[in-house]
Amino acid sequence: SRRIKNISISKPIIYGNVAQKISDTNPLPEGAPADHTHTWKVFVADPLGNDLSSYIRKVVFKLHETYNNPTRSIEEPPFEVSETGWGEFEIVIKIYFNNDCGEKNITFYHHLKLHPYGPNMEESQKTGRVESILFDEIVFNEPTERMFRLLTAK
Ligand code: SLL
Repeated sequence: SRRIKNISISKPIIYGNVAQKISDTNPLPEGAPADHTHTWKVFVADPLGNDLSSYIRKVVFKLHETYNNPTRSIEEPPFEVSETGWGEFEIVIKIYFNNDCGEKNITFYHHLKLHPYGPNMEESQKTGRVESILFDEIVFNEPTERMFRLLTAK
């Protein structure tokens, strides 16, 4: 499909993780190794809750190789992976756009955060909840006509 000159469209996106320490109110899920200290979820989402699948085909999360099947391919929303663990590591997040739209995939790197430090540390130590979420914008320069339709679909 042809490209539309002199147009660029940007889409807001958030990605990151939330984690919760194992406790009486957040017990270790059945089957999880006994040395795991946290439940966590890594995700890619629209900050306003809109459906990303209008232009995103799949999101691949590459976990640490200590995990079974570390490459998790999520082909429909919600684009997220829930797991348990004990350690922090870098998660590679690859976003694939819809087929035939002329866009290459893009990669984000997210440091999985489990342990409280920084501005919300005290609150976080009380609740056992930690989050690390980033806002970004994906810019599509001179999108194809097809991609333009997907990006502007309501
Ligand atoms: C490191 N930061 O670089 C550490 C790695 C690995 C985390 C942390 C559990 C995996 C499992 C888990 O939390 N791995 O037991 O399945 O060496």
